[in-house]
Amino acid sequence: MKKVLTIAGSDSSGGAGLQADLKTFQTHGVYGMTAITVIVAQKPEDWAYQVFPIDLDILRKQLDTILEGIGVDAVKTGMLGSVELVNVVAGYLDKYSPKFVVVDPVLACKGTDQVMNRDVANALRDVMVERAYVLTPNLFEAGILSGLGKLTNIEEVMKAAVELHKLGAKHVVIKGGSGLDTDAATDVYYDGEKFQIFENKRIDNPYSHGAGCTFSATVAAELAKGMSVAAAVKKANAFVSSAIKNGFKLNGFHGCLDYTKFEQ
Ligand code: PXL
Repeated sequence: MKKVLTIAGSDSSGGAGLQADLKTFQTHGVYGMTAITVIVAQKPEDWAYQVFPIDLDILRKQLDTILEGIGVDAVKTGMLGSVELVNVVAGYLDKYSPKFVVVDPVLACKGTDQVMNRDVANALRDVMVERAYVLTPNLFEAGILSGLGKLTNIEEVMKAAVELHKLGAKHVVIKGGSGLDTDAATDVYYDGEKFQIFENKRIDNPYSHGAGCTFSATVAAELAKGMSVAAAVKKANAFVSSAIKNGFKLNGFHGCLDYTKFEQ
């Protein structure tokens, strides 16, 4: 059994963050472990996000348990929440050098771009990008981290991928999703030499909370099992499309993915 660690936030609503990661790991047949960085709660009356960072020493204790006490085949990082949390995570990655590190540079929750913290964004760019075996930003994150701003077409996305590779990520996958000016859900993969573009039918289901986390968790799980990055990205593109197609309403504010109906 391959073992995969997610260092991520807890989404109390169950759709994103480490909850999405664990469900994804289970679906892909790997053993999931978690180190919690922040706890996210949503206000029932208006679904406003509240983010509570974990004490640094509690993060260290979790990482000791897993990295020192067990060992991992791959690591995924998600929402890191503060510059201090980013630095703790970077220190552990340097000490234990896991073979596969998938960095999902989460800057904000869907629909809450305005609460993005500039210092955390800079720390992700300066500290985490170079530690990524695979970096998996969405369009918004790729625009901020590359300095190119809003990305709307494939050419701009390809430019951003080159910039992020220059910053030190070995493989860059920009999750275009349905945000580009094409008819497809498109992910762009750059390995430093060539591009590969993965497309899937665009699905207009608003119930897609956690899609980004699910994508990156799929890549981490498949790398742990021995897949190439390109094959893992192709699988993640297909898996997320299927999960969005089957997405369902959770309450009056949002809805989540369904992983259970995926057919290879
Ligand atoms: O989807 C980004 C994300 C990541 N991590 C946590 C979240 C969210 C969005 O809600 O809550 C913990």
